[in-house]
Amino acid sequence: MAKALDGVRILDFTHVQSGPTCTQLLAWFGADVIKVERAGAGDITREQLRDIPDVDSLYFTMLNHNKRSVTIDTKHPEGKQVLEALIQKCDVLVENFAPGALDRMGFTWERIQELNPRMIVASVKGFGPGPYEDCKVYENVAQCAGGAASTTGFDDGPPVVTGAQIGDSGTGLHLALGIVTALYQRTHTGRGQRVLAAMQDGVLNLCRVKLRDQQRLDRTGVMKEYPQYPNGTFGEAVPRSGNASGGGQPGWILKCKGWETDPNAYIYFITQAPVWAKICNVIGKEEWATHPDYATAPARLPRLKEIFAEIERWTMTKSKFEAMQILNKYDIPCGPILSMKEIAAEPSLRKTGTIVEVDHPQRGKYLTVGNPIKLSDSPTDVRRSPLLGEHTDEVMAELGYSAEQITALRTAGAI
Ligand code: CAO
Repeated sequence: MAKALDGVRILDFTHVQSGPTCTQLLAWFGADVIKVERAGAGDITREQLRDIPDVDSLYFTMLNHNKRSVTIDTKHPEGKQVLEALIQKCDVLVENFAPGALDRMGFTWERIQELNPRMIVASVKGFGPGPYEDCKVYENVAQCAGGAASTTGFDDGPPVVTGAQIGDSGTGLHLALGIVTALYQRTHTGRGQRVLAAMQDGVLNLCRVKLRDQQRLDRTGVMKEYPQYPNGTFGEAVPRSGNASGGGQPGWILKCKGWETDPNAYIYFITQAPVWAKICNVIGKEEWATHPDYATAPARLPRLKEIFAEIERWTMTKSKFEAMQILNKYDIPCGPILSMKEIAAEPSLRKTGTIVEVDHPQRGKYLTVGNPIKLSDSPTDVRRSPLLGEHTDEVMAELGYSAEQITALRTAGAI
């Protein structure tokens, strides 16, 4: 079946996580993604966090599906020529090197434009222009600089980073959107352009509601849905709000049956206003449905701690799945705290292709997260990541190099 990005060729100069998540998505949508790696070593993640000696790590395999790998020494004069040929043949160059690395290699925007004016050059950097633009950045640095860490955690503890890779994978998503948008604009203008997704900007975009709250705090000095109200105190900046919901419907994480031994026996419970009477019925506090201290959402705000404690007395009598079943019957919004073990075994996620089992010639079968974005006319089939340089000869031949030329370039150390 045809794919949405059939015919689009990507020169994938990415490494580690942020860039590879972007190009993996483009590959799943049908683009031909040619990953250029350093001869002999390759993407550093191939050897990071290995669980099997001398075999590409899960870190690498789970970020580089459906790509081809070629090894080129792009600092070698003849290697540079191969890269130039690739630039002429591809539609998009994606990179996430440290600031200035591409320029130092001799591939400035101007040079790339000379070679291929239709080329879209897409970059992940830690920061946009400004005081930190030259800094190297990893995931948690971006979470801290983008406002996520200062607003995550509990009031009485230090800033906390989240397990969701919002700096790396989040920025990869932003970059992918920028790339397909630039490809669309090119259909009208015929011109390439530069696409920049800075990790700080991507994290901040995902923390938009916290900048909303900063301005509410500046104006009123208090935010009534935060756990600091009414007993705690607010400072000048948006505080960490524990497990409070970021929206207008108060929520909290509550213990379920088995919490004493199971670290994930919890449920997220939202006291959504339209179903308040049903919540009161379920937990056996019918009188709260009409009592003036509890009947309305504003009346409940100063009493959230007491209210959630009462609801928890009920959730502690049920497993998280039993509680889900009962609450869903009444349309009460809630969600079980699922462990990675539970998610990995979830049949519905296997069925939709969100979790996929992949076979790899060196490591055997492993699980990965498939394409989370489903297109009805462009289904994703997840194929294993390439071995280092697996497609060098194939891609070189497509660029017009003869077998003799390929051998000579290999002998010279250019590929
Ligand atoms: N042939 C020859 N040289 C190559 C090459 C190839 N095929 N591929 C890369 N190189 C060279 C680069 O040109 C660069 O050389 P110079 O330092 O001489 O310019 C060098 O390899 C290293 O690149 P780097 O500086 O990007 O790599 P690093 O490991 O030192 O830094 C990282 C890694 C992630 C901190 C940095 O790339 C970065 O800040 N990237 C932007 C932000 C980003 O994406 N961060 C998220 C990473 S995921 O957690």
